[in-house]
Amino acid sequence: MEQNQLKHIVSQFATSGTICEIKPLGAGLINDTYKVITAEPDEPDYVLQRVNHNVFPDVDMVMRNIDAVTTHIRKKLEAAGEDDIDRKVLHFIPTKADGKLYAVIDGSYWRLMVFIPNAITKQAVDAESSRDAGRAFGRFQAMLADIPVQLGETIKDFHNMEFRLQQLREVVSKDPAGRVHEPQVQYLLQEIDARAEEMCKAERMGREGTLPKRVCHCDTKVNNMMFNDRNEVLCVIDLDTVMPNFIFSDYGDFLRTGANFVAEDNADMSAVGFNMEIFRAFTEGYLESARSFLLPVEIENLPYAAALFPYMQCVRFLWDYLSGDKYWKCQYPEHNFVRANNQYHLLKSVEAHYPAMKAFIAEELAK
Ligand code: GN1
Ligand code: MG
Repeated sequence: MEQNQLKHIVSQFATSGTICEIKPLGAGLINDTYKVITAEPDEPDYVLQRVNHNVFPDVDMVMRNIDAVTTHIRKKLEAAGEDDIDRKVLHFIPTKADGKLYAVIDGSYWRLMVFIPNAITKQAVDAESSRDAGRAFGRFQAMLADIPVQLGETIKDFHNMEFRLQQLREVVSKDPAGRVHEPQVQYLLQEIDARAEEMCKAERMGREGTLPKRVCHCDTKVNNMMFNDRNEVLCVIDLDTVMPNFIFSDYGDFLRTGANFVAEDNADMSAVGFNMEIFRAFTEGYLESARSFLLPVEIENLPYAAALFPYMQCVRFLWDYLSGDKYWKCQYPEHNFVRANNQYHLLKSVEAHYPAMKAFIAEELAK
């Protein structure tokens, strides 16, 4: 996009300093991101983002959620007497016209936040950064445990297992891509069916009132955290999917991405597996900051959460394969099937580690 257009967009927001340059930042696949540089050394730089309106249909709700969450965390940090608060929680800039945290320009939704200086993100996880990640996501949930507003569901039924299975069953009955009768598809469908009831137990417990929804991040990958130059976590970022959910979302989705030995689309199924070293480090960090508010039923079901997310992602990838590859970008025709199969193999590895996971959690609780 042209500098002048971008400058015009930034001028809608109540910034300080003189904007001198705007350049692309990062490699996000969902939103478009730019760094906005100001001329004066003592004025902040900014991050400008166009929010993907197809993935997030209600941008107003997304920004109301983010406003509530960042305001609440900021208050907690102030009350705790923390320093350097502007690097520990995101700070969005309101528009000049109506004070909202986003501006609609030519049908696109834009927002602006303060750039956090001297901070980095990481792509890969070792045990050390997994322990930090566990602590940081646990602390994030803990700080939000008493948020006074009801947050909206920015993607409806995003992590609802019953809904994801229903989507799969619908596409199986219509078979729009003519792929349902492939033998390997039939095999995965049977394996999915065999576990369906067990995997929907969170939804049942939710209905029975024994399992609460809490404010969760819902996209807990390690690259959604900022670290300082001493390798300490500063804050959690990418807050678009923050919404009420079972805590299994944040715990399970981190392990799904962080504890698989290989990437989610690695086609060598013999290399897929669940890394117990990452599991132990992440669980230790998570329990350290979250056990003060977690209910026994939540802790007991952490191994279930570790299985639920590979299972759910297997269902979602298979659904997209059978739909004709409409949601995830594919580099070759079988790509979504390979992803689904990879997640199925990860699930089997998680299942094989159930006893060891339970034993580890019991030991941690006894400490
Ligand atoms: C999508 O775009 P990304 O990589 O952050 C998806 C996640 C899936 C993930 C699988 C909004 O996340 O739920 O786990 O792909 N996000 C959305 O690669 O659907
Ligand atoms: Mg993301």
